[in-house]
Amino acid sequence: MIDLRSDTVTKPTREMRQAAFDAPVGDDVYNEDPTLIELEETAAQMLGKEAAMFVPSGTQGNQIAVLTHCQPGEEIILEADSHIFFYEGASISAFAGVQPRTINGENGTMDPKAIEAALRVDDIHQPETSLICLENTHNRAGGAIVPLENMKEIYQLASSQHIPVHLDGARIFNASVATGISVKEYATYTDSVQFCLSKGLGAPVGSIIAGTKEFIKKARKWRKRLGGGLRQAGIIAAPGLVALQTMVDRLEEDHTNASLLATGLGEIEGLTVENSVDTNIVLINTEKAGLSANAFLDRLKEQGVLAVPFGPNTVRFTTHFDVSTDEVKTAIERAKNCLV
Ligand code: TLP
Repeated sequence: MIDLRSDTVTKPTREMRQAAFDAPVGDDVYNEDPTLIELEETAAQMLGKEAAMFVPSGTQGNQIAVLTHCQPGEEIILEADSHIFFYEGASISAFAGVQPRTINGENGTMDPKAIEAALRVDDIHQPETSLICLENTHNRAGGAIVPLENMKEIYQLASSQHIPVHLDGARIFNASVATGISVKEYATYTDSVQFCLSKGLGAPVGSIIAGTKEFIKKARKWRKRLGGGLRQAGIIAAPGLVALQTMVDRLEEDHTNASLLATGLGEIEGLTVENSVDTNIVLINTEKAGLSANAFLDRLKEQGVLAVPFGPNTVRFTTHFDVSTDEVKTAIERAKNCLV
């Protein structure tokens, strides 16, 4: 099987497994796990934030950020196709008790004017706008890069209204490698950031959230409340450190493979590429082939290729370090067999 369902399917490298084996550990609830502390300090430094905290998943990281920034009854602004709105089981409502206000973006990028128009005013009828969430790269927009300039404009607007900005940067390292803009620079225009160690960076578990010391102190309490107080977590933090030290620059290969995949699939009669393929995600439309996404996926699976449905006629392919260039070429050949 050539598994292009997600970059979450990557298996830890030998070095990660060895690092987990060798990691010095302690009880993190007592703040005594040296490996976890090293990972958090490394991540905070890379992002240029005062502090960082390891969390088991990106979803938990995003939810802790919302819980920390907001109070029940408030409103948060986020892109209509964002992961937090689309894929997190309405947790922002279930846990934080906030109301989402969605903005339709273009390729995942929200127009600051649309955000400005959506800000609430001081009126007894209205909730307070208490957070703006950005996503970079934007998953459902096909790994699209949100321009730094746009983040800056939104951050300046938000700061002028004393509204914090949270970045769901699950794949911010992909944006950084593709543009040459450091993650620190992206993080400048945010109050908090979540990024995933377990996607393209290849670690088996975990995400980081980062912000001010005060933010992380409150966030640590939320993680504990959610049952996420960790014990000898150096075992899972060690592969995360290896990911940050060794797996960032190679994301470029995933981007090159995604371009190759998009070109190859786009040349197949009946398939069209929907996105600009900025990073490691390719969205393919199957409508002209007279196939639903699921019918195409069934045929692909029979041929030994896995991808995921992203709409009635849209299929998402994600490249990652467990799929080589040769396997991408084979996947294209197998896709051709689906349409004969
Ligand atoms: N995305 C997964 C699925 O949940 C869709 C994937 O296969 O792409 N933010 C963004 C932008 C994400 O893409 C994801 C995961 C998350 C947050 C959540 O991370 P996890 O899966 O660690 O909870």
